[in-house]
Amino acid sequence: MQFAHITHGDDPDGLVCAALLRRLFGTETILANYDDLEEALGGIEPGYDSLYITDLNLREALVPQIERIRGFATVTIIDHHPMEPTLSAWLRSLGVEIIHDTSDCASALVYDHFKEQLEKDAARLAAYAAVNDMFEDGPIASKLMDGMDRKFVGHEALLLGSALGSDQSKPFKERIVEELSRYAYPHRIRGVVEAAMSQLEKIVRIKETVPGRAKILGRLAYMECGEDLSTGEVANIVMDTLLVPVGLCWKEQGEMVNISMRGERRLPEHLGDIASRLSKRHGGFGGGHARASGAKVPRAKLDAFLADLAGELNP
Ligand SMILES: [Mn+2]
Repeated sequence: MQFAHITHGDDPDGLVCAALLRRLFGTETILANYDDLEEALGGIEPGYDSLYITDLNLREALVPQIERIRGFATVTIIDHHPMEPTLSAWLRSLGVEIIHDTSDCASALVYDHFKEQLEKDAARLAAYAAVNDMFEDGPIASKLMDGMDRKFVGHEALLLGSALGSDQSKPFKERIVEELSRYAYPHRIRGVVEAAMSQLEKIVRIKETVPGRAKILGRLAYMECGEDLSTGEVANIVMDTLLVPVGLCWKEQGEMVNISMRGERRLPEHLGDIASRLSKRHGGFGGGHARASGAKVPRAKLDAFLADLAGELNP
């Protein structure tokens, strides 16, 4: 069997999925995100018998690619992002296997699905992902973590997450997948500790710019960030620094803007639903989790998007 695997390559959840599947099947990993997912799917050619897609939210526009791949390979999706029932029904009608649950991280779902074939150390990997995705309370993750030394596993997890915050280079991420697939402890993976420390320093430097650059509109605060920064990370820092319920950050990407939103722990609104609805209204696309979501809209629609969002958050 020739396995291919496309995973979300930007964060520990996606990389742990990659490590677990490599452990299981020796799978090659294609690290993707929403900008290059279509291209990644387009690269899956006959010769593969089986494709796994993990920690990535498919959209309707990608269904033709899935249909093409189904012509020669089985397709399995393991994900935790909210999914339209019409889309999952469509994919199932193409014979796609969908393992989907929004209450745990994708790695916990992968772990749970294959746990009979995995060693005990795999649970630790799933915990790293749960901590970084803030899904420690998920039914699978919380059960896994009940028996763990939470401080130890949490520290290793956050070293990993912080390191990826500062180094998104392909060789670094590939090294992490390979090492994790052999159950290496993150602090022992070359470069992780140094990258994690530089990430902490980077966060503090961003925090120091927030009061001067962010705008506060009631429960929302927002600012623009430079091309070199992650909008999700900065949205989180805006929320954290100004202690507002929702932090938002955007950056320009050609004719479009990439927007990320982050919400406080007990936020009553669902930011994924809001991102999906408002981005559609303004000619883009978006979605995500209750407290972490993203959207892409035309640059010219940014102000209208922000005004609508501020209106929803400040009734
Ligand atoms: Mn995830």
